[in-house]
Amino acid sequence: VSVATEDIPVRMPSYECQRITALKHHNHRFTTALELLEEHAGYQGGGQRADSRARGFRRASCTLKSLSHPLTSIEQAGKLPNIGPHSLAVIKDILEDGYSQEVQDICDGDFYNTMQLFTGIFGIGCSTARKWYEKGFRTLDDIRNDSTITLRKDQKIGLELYQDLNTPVTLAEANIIQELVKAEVQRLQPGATVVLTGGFRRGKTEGHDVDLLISHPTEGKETGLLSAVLARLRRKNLLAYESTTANTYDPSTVTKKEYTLDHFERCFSIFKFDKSWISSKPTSQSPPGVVKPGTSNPDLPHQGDRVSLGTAGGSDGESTAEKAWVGRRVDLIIAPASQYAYALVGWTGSKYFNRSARLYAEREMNMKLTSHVLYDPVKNQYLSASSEEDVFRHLQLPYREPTERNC
Ligand code: 8DG
Ligand code: MN
Ligand code: MN
Repeated sequence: VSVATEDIPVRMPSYECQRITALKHHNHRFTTALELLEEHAGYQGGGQRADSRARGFRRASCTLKSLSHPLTSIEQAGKLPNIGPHSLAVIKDILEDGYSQEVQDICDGDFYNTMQLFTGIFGIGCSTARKWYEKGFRTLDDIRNDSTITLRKDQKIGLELYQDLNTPVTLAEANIIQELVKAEVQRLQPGATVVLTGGFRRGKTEGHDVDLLISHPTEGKETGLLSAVLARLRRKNLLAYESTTANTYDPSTVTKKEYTLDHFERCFSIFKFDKSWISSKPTSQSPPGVVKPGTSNPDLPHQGDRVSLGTAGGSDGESTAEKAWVGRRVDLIIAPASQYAYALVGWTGSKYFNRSARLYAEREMNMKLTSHVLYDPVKNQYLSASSEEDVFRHLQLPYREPTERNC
């Protein structure tokens, strides 16, 4: 007897962390639309309300990602968890017409496209981007040429390296950067570990940055490591930008604070990734630094002129029209051994996986989960974990591989 998929009763737990969410799934035509609506809602002003509207679309999308077959009926969508009325209407449109007019209109609109352009600048958040949009700015040159705008150092380099930083980082590049950092770290502190986390650990082959979690099995040996590593990288002229934040972790505030951001010592940086380290295309081009006339990329932000390295820490010798390196965003995070398992879960993500695991911990387990600890306020106990499996066990969740946390 063959049973139509829509007749199979779907039993899906409502917390994303209780489910398996893989990168590849059966409902991309819905989730792409829903995540565009999420992005668009996030661009809107209005603080918490806009955020929760955005999250509504994301949660609906996550549900469809966890579904083991393509969604074929609106009736079934209605029985699934976390799909609100607006998401349901969009799903219905796509089922009936093959597309959503609402999504199409957003895609075609000035607001969405300009916000995407401006928030793509490293250091620019939604509120600045919206302010610029409302002033009538529409292009990167509008921003560059306006004398009333003063930019921070990170935002300046964000504009200079716009093209680089908006070209996805490949897994091959991420691995090279991880090896490079690992070599430096282990010279300074043998036995130290450097793990590629973030999207790449979840199986993505491209990302917006490289997230490296640095630790040492002996608690305390990670102290001082970050500044020493950065000094070495700086001396080798591998950094275009760096911004370090000291560790501000205070275990006694675990119950008080809303932990969306964590408190590890970290550096948000931009590496100079030498183009010769990788040969992505068979090259018939000039060697690095040599510019053939008429070959400049028309999409480059500073067409024709050199990238100014004044604030980027480059040497004065670099004055060729095309630099020999590509800017790559790298996050370096230092975790002490006792917090490592929690840091690994946290920095592996996804962001929405973390969010659901924290809500689950709070509401279902009456515990507080962060990237540092799991705290049981009833027993007044910090639960120690030496692996990700321990973290899931403490939460009474079935273990999920990183590739299953792609919500
Ligand atoms: P992508 O770079 O491929 O675009 O995606 P990603 O790797 O999943 O996102 P990310 O923005 O690089 O963040 C990596 C993970 O780190 C993400 O799941 C959230 C987590 N994370 C923490 N603490 C913090 C924090 O303080 N700031 C940020 N930005 N991310 C954090 O656990
Ligand atoms: Mn990342
Ligand atoms: Mn990151």
